[in-house]
Amino acid sequence: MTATLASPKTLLQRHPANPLLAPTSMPIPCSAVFNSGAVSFDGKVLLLMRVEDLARDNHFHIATSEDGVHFEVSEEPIEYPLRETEEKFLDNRFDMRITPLEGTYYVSHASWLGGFGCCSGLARTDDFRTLTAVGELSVPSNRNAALFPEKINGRYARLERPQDIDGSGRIWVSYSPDLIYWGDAQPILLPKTPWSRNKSGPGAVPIKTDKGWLCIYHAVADNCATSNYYLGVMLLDLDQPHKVLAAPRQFILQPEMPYECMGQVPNVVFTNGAVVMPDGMVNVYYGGADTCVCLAQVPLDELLEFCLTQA
Ligand code: M1P
Repeated sequence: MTATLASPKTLLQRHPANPLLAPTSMPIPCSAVFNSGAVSFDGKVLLLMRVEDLARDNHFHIATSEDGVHFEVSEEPIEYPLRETEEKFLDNRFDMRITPLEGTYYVSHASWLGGFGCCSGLARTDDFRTLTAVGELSVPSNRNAALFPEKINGRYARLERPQDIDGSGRIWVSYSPDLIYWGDAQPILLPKTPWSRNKSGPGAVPIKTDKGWLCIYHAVADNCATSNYYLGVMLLDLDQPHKVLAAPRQFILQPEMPYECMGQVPNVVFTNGAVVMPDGMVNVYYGGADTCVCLAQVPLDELLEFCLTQA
């Protein structure tokens, strides 16, 4: 048998069509396309993708697909007027996460403000042509906000990553009566592992199951050459999501393919969108090396089983 560099078995299985989208397969000139929010919309999988143009400015483009693998890309970016603070200070928006909630779609994202750092923003849309801001940004430093798809005990809830005392960060949950004012925050305590030693953050929007909220997250381990990004999974209590019901020590995806290890940021697998397909497959859309859009899959029942048995 020929030895390969790939790990023998990770839970998430890469799709053979990877990378699904890359700068060379885009209908518009760009230097990178990655880190897509993902949702089921109008019977299709819809991605809201970060596209970096040839000046490395960010734009957000929609791509849609019947099968979740072959995507048609909109050549026009989605419109999203700037808030007052963004008009003055915005460097970049990034990492959009889409949450279907109360008959509409909310999009949470990071906004990097020059001189201040990273803040979380929220917008809404019904048609994915225009995003409308919901309130102002959070105070810095906060990012990776992922809104839960329903209220929990009468309040909106989100996962987020405020900055830790050492400049890194861990996952917290906070609540809001109105999607504007957030508080009552609590940390989510995950096991310490070598692959998550430097930081961790929310990934895809939480998936509701009868056993708890299934959350795919990312974590980072620095080494002497790079910061390596991994994906892990955890199960949170349905009523009190700061309570971790299960969190396997094993990662579920690590950077090992060329399209994950070579690009503008090497050794990165980063997700901000997953879709449960009609056949029960979880399609995890992830950015490879901050350069391309990739897909890895696992049946929902296997992901849940893994979570419950490997923790
Ligand atoms: O370059 C890797 C990732 O770095 C940041 O992620 P995080 O804040 O969680 O460390 C983000 O810029 C993300 O978009 C990027 O993929």
